Amino acid sequence: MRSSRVFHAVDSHTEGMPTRVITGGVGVIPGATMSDRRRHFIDHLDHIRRFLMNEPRGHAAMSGAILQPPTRPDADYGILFIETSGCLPMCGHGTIGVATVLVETGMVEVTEPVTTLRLDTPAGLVIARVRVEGGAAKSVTLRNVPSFVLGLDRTVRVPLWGEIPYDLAFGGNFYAILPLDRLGIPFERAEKQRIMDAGLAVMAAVNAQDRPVHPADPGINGCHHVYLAAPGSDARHSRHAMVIHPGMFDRSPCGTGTSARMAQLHARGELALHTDFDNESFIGTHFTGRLVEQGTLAVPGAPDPPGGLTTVTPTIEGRAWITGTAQYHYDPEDPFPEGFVL
Ligand code: PYC
Repeated sequence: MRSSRVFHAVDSHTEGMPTRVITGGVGVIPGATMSDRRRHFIDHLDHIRRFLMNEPRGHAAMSGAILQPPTRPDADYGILFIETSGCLPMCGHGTIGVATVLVETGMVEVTEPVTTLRLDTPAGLVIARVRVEGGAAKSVTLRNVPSFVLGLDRTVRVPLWGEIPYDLAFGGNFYAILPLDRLGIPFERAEKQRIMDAGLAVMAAVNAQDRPVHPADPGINGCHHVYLAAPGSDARHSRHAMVIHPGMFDRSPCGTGTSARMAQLHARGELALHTDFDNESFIGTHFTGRLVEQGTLAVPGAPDPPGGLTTVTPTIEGRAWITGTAQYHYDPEDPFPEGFVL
């Protein structure tokens, strides 16, 4: 075996969605904040993401997280989220996977019944409370970054589908949210190709006509996720297919998507604070969400806006399991050093 570089990984899945947690081999990414490190990684190190996420080492729906020393004194670890779609500001299922790995591999001091981890992400500080029994992480409840709605009842012209209404919300990533039956497609796995094509068409139209930009961090922009709600979904229980750029479904109920969905339901007056919300994925797995606080989005350099964007802070509870450990070797003669997407 010849290799000029080795990456150490603990693989896991969160309610069906993989998180390949990279515990060694990357080194410390330059940057004063995790947001700066994300920018540096995108500009200079993205080949590492492609190496670890794309085929043949990963697959079309691969997702992962690179562990880093934190950039803030009040955090235990820094996390950089990577997946086939790019480098996310925040990832809920990935955070649940990371917290489970940190506890079950002994990378943090574990206390029972709850171990609290403070995680420095590009979107802000996220707190994970891990319920631990006999050393096993039974579930993780994360307190996500403040989430908000950028627009309700927007419309976008989608080729072949016409004028489509949607809501635009942020839960760590931007989400276009709409009912699947507005696209005339049944909520069935057998229809996955039509659902995927329609979701990607809506995503492309939103980015072309109404590209979202985070008001406090312009480095977070673009819509790479489309939440297609199944018929019968409401503010207590919502089933959905989550279409993700460049063409995969989230297998988990999507933590940042659950957060955006709750912000949307709250803005519509349908979901009160401190009320459980059951979000179900395309494969039938669940996260339980709750909105625990309301606030106003702070925009650096801007005066406190009396009529500024209202935020809601969500918690998301879900489970993850470790599936293996691995070392990924880079052989300089490998014809696919950055993998490929088929
Ligand atoms: O759980 O936040 C999430 C997520 C984002 C993309 C895939 N999963």
